Amino acid sequence: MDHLVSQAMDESIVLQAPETQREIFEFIFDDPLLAWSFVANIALAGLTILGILYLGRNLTDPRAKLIAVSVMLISVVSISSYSGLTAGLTISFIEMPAGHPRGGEEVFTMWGRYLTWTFSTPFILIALGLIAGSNLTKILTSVAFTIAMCVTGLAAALTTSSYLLRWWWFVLSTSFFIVIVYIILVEWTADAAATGTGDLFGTLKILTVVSWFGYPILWALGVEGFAVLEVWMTSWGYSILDIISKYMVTVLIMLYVANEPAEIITGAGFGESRASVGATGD
Ligand code: RET
Repeated sequence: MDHLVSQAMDESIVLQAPETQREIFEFIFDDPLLAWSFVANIALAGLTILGILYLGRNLTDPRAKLIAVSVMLISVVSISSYSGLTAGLTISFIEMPAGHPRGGEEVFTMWGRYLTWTFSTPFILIALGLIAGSNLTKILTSVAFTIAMCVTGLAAALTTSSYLLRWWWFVLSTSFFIVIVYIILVEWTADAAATGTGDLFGTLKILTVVSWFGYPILWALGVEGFAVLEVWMTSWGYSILDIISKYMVTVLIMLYVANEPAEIITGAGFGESRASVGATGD
């Protein structure tokens, strides 16, 4: 009896053995459209980093530099994120719970995307908040809520116990998203008008809000939600949204910041951690 039980357990272990990273890597490269959706973004993130270095080469103002560093970190996270996806490191086949359109099946889940958005989206919001001339409270609030949004989005993708709970995470994540949308559309729009950066912020706001809404829509339509879209379609969808929400926004910001306009600079002393530094000549 004991022997039978242990044999059954052995078999189930063998049957449920997760795919190796090598198998996932080969699965990705068997589907050129999927592989390209990753590789193209590695190239774009690399080019964007080089572009920022070039456009930012003459910056002297500490606040302008902070904006440049913030947008650079978006691409630094992105190039790492897409490298992880390409390697198969941050992708798993996850068994969907009963009730899901593909319940019981193992579904290709790019969970690394949700994980790394936790680190990239804060830098998008820091850059936008600084362009709008907003205050620390609003910037930190948006950062905290985007982290909450991404972590709960990750939970939605990784929950295998209950279909209902997957959507519950989705609802939580969406409610955090609404806070961010409010800050951008209401608070920062008013701040930008007062700062004198309303024109640029208006463009950035449209690109950001429209592209960010695309992410939950893709999640819901993709294999993780209602499974209406193929994996490669979802992946290209996210990759295209990333191009708008990260690289286009970055280029617009850098073209503006490169000239150090009066609206965004503060002069030496900004962000000093010692009040006396720079204040005296001795
Ligand atoms: C998820 C699913 C759960 C509900 C919501 C989502 C929103 C995701 C967003 C992601 C934005 C990502 C960006 C990445 C750039 O690096 C997690 C898909 C609301 C808005 C801009």
